[in-house]
Amino acid sequence: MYNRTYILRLSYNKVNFLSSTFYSTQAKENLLWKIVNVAIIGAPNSGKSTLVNNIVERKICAASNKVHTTTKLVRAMCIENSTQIVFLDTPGVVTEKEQMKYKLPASMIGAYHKSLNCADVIGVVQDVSNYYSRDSLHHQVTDMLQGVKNIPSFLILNKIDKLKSKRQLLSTIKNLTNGRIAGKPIPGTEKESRNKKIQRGFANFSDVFLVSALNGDGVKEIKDYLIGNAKPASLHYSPTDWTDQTPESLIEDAVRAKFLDFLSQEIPYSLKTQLEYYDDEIEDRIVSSVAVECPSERIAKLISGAGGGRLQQIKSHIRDDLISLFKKQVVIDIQLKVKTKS
Ligand SMILES: Nc1nc2c(ncn2[C@@H]2O[C@H](COP(=O)(O)OP(=O)(O)OP(=O)(O)O)[C@@H](O)[C@H]2O)c(=O)[nH]1
Ligand SMILES: *[C@@H]1O[C@H](CO)[C@@H](O)[C@H](O)[C@H]1NC(C)=O
Ligand SMILES: *[C@@H]1O[C@H](CO)[C@@H](O)[C@H](O)[C@H]1NC(C)=O
Ligand SMILES: *[C@@H]1O[C@H](CO)[C@@H](O)[C@H](O)[C@H]1NC(C)=O
Ligand SMILES: [Mg+2]
Repeated sequence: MYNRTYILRLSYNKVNFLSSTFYSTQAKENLLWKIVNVAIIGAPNSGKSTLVNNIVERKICAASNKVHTTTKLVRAMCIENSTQIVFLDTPGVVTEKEQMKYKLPASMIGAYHKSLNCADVIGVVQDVSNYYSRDSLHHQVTDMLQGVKNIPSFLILNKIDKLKSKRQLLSTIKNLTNGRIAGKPIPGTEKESRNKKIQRGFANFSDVFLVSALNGDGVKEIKDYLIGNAKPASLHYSPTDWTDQTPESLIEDAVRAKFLDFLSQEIPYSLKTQLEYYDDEIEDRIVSSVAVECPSERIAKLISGAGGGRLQQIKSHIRDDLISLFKKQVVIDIQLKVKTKS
């Protein structure tokens, strides 16, 4: 009989083994490494997870075109020269009402305080293609920044690829920074900020970046900025580690994200994904199976599509994402199950 826990634990032992050999080497060579811990925060759907994935060059953080794709703190690491960048991807800010509506885990509320306190620097992602929200920071984001004033933060204006004209960007930057970057007024805003007319933003960002997390424009500049902010320290994660998540959770979240992408309205939020089989001991591939619990037969049929065509399509996208996550071949089976009434 197959035993899931056992197989998962086997792969952890390998990682732990690597880490312990590594730590002893490092102790001898005494702090050759630099580290920077970066918390990425922002409104739902602003592109936080996509940005982290682009920088670490692996689809670690589940991303989708719907809000509240990320529901827990996820670390993603990469090494550049002798610097380890440890990203903390966070759920989009959420109210209690939204948490109920989208059936989100209770742990999402308050996840931030934990995350922000261990950050060396905080990156705030803002979607500047959203006409309605681009000119002010989410009030929960400003509150959080006010709460950790001593930690440097930087602003990332994302999705610039969607803008037809870049003309609006300067006034957006002024709005989001209250006319001040790194303690200095942006030229031409002295009067406006003195009038205190613009108070939609945060006045102590150390830098502003314009990027497209989707196509990678401007992302290198963020990476260089982070490397420049790294401090010598002993590594908490081994240089070969790339996430703090279990394979189980990575696969379940990747599956959930693709259902969010492909299904409409609230339907995908009502699905529960659970890894039922996972094996990475076979040659160079991962073999896995995920059960997706649907609230009703009707929804299961809708997801399957005519002749199961829609499910096949979703499955092939999930497989592509998992390949760019694990960087090896992946065999995945998706089983729809209908929730039994009890
Ligand atoms: N055009 C464009 N789309 C982007 C860009 N960055 C992210 N997106 C898209 O925006 C959507 C949301 O991206 P996510 O990375 O899931 O956003 P998030 O901030 O992590 O969202 P939550 O976890 O739900 O808070 C996805 O469909 C992305 O493909 C970008 O630079 N340009
Ligand atoms: C890493 O080091 C190489 C060689 O010293 C250098 O060319 C490169 O620019 C460095 N990368 C970064 C991101 O600093
Ligand atoms: C502005 O941010 C820096 C860190 O980047 C911090 O040391 C300083 O105290 C902050 N200033 C204010 C007024 O909050
Ligand atoms: C700030 O936002 C408002 C509306 O959201 C916009 O009219 C204005 O041009 C923006 N820029 C400044 C500098 O106020
Ligand atoms: Mg996310």
